Amino acid sequence: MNQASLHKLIAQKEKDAEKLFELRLATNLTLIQKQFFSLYPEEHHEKDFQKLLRLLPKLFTERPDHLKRQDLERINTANWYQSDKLMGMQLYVEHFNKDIKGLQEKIPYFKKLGINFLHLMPITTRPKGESDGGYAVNNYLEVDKKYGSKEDLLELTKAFRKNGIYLMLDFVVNHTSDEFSWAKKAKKGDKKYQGYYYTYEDFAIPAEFEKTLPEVFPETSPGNFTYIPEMDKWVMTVFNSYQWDLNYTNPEVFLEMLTNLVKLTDLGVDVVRFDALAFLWKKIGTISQNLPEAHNLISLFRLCLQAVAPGAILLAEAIVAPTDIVKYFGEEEKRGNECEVAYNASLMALLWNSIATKKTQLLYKSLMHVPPKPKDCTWINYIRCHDDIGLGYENHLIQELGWNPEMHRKFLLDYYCQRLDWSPATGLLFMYNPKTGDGRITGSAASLLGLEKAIKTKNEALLEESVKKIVLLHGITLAFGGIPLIYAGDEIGTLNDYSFQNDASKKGDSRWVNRPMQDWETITNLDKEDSPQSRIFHSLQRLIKIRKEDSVFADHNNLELYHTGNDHVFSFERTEDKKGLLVICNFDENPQVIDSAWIKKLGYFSKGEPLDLVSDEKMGLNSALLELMPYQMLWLMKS
Ligand code: OTU
Repeated sequence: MNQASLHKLIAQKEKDAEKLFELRLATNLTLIQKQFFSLYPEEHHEKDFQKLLRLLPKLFTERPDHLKRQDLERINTANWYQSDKLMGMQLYVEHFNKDIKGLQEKIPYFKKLGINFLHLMPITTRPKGESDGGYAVNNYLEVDKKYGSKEDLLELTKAFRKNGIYLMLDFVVNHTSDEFSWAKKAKKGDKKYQGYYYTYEDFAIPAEFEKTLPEVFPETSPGNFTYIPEMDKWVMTVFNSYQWDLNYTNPEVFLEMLTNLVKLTDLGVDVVRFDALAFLWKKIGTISQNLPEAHNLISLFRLCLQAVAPGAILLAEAIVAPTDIVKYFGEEEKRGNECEVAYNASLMALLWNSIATKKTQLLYKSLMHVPPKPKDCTWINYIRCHDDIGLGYENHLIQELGWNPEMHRKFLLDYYCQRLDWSPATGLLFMYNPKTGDGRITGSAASLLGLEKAIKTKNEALLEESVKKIVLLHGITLAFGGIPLIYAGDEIGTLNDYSFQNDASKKGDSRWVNRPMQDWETITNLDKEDSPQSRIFHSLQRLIKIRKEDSVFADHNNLELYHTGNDHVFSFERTEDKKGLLVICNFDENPQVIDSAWIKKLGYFSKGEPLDLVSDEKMGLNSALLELMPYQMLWLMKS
């Protein structure tokens, strides 16, 4: 092909892409308009809406061509995020291998373990001292020097695409740091930018808010407002005092943040993690979480992004009550209009409850209570992340079990935070609020599951048990349907890192205990020695491989819970056409027995003994009973 016809072809392709953009915009326009005017009433904001209409084509034009092509490919194929082939890992770049370049060098490690989806913790510029691990944002797009340059990031996303690795980055949509350019101008008295935040001359309105607003970080950042002497005003700071809440009642804020969002996806980000999105709208007299306006705003972001960059998807970081989480997938009648993916925080918290109580009733009760998710949406299944573990269970369900919710939560805090001699867990308490008795838990998976104590006390039996628990919990996230996400280091049983206690900018925040450095020395020896670390790694590596070999693991909205009649056991089935995978887990330290007639009834023996993928052994069933070893997990395949 000669130059001239090549140019013609490219020009034609660009025209086609533009037509498709216009079509997408036309499809979403009625809804965009509806959501926009629901937040910013038409009689005052017609002009702002016109601004949005001019902004969208501009953002589309600026989107890189290779991403436009990828967008079209993704629209025309099945939802990649529901695939059985996905396996995620979350990490701090500086705790993993120094910087972005260092991370890129470790692609072979990801391949070895089977990781092909990465959530990197914030890498953009932030204040020097405390910055909430980068969740206090100085700029949404500028890479912080300590991680490298923008070029390094573009190199990385290119290398990821070449290796089939998806990238998730945060969009800290609820707040900026107090050093963000808008905050700086606000401090200097610029009225326009004071209006980008919730700023008040005196404490009258803040006092009204405080009547019903809970506290997110009561120990280190009590209250929800901070006095800023430079501007002689109060500003809303729901999280830390240096994180200023953005005022989305101002449409300018929405328009600027939409631009930041699209630009972030233009860097090659596949999944945007909408941080703390439950907090996006504030209203006096409410807890200012999960408000209908927050949903409208998220939907507005989504509908616009879908028109401009349809290949990028959103993850809801809503660590809220189970029935509230599913709402971030979108409303019943227009499902999928908000986020495609959400953290399965309910499953996460419930698994920790089951480990501590060695029982599964609350797990069943709560999961059955959660409304079904939309079929085009999926979960991120994880056992812990970089944050704390909150005890977000529904009180009435705890009560139904005959337990007292307050006493039960106190027991869990005691169990995990070293207040019970017999407990194997070595976690720390996070943000204990004596006013309410609420508290959360921090710790690495291995430390919370007993490995730290086992190693310190040289207790072989405890060590065995803890390795099994680590594999069990991760195994459930691999089989449950959705994207499994492992925290870097947990794959080799990394213990708590107490060094944060010596760092002035970190010591008030015990979440740092569960953000350890990646231990490359241990990783070098994984294949050479038989250590608990290598056993955990090889077990998980194997399970990940198994997951990718059968599409029954993909999220086809095919999950069924089964009661086994034994309160220590958890069982669920995944099906796809005639195929079936039956997962059975024992949460007890003793062997447990279940009746097996129902397994036969489900058809698992119709072609002889089923294979247990975990042990790679056929499961003999001579008696009417099935015995499960302590913390054993079965993955039975229906042939
Ligand atoms: C998120 O978490 C991030 O994951 C945290 O690392 C940040 O500190 C925070 O936002 C502020 O940017 O309070 O303890 O769902 O649980 O959004 C974690 C509500 C947090 C919160 C969650 C928040």
